Amino acid sequence: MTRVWDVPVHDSTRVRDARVATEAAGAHAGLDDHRTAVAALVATELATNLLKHAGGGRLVIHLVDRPAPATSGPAVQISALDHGPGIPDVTVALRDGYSTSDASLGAGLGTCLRISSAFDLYSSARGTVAVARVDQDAGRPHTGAAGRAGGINIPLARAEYSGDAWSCVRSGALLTLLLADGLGHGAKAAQASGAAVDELPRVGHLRPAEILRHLHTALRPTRGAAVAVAQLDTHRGELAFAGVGNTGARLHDNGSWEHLISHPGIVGAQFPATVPVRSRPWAPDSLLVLHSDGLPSRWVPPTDAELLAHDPAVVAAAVLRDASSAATPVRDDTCVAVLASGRPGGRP
Ligand SMILES: [Mn+2]
Repeated sequence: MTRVWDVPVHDSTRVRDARVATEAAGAHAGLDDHRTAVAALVATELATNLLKHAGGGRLVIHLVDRPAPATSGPAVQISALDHGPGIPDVTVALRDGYSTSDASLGAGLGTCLRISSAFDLYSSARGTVAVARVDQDAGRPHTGAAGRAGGINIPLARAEYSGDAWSCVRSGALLTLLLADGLGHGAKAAQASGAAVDELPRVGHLRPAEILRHLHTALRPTRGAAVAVAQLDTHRGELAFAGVGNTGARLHDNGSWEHLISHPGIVGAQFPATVPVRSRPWAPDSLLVLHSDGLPSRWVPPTDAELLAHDPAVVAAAVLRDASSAATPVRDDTCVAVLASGRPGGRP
């Protein structure tokens, strides 16, 4: 089940909330006191920046696993989203010790970059998205699924648990990204999507249609979920996609976006007789977005090639930020997961 701390940051009292939430996430992730303090410092800096430079924003904190069969524990992922004016010169802002204000209490973005296990930031005229991951193993960079998969997950109405979940596993040459949307929302929806995530490491060697069939069995005790499975064969350079139920999938290839269609049904409740699998060639600049129906179906995929080259978690957060607005608030849990080619996560 995906526990999420969704902290709106619109005044200075919320900086403390962001720190407290991050400390709680650190405890959930099993980080020691030092690494928890590192995560809390990063969250404090990002929250302070939201206030100082963007007129407020939102901090979303949840845990992300290294791709199975990893042995190390999860990381605390801190995503900062804003609609501010953007950072004029990101390279300068990321320089260690740089601060825009003499009175700054913040550590500076350069410090975030240095002390996080992974850190990446994308800024444009539409605002800034920053994502930091802090895990226990300070010596090894945490780049999600080797920099290839990342996501963001926001429960409806700041609930503790999201009914959506995403995960990524590796099995030999196969890298499999899963997104599950438990029926409805709340704890029972979180149980259903959590069961899909728990089962994934046992079935990552299978093809997408077989994976979905196994998930159907695993999810029978739950209320069921819509599930999308995208599997990249890294040797053959081919993507296979299959989905059952209402989730969205868009593939970016060669400068354009293609909709990959799921099949009607409910994994764990009403499984279709056949599950169509879509196969597409996967190029070095290919990128796949999976999302739950919390994202409006008419969302417009990003066209900025610079964004698409960022950490997949940054791409996911930017997609989520730009798809929802005050005029069209989300009506459900919202999860976005991104699979990208093997670029390193974070900045050099
Ligand atoms: Mn849902």
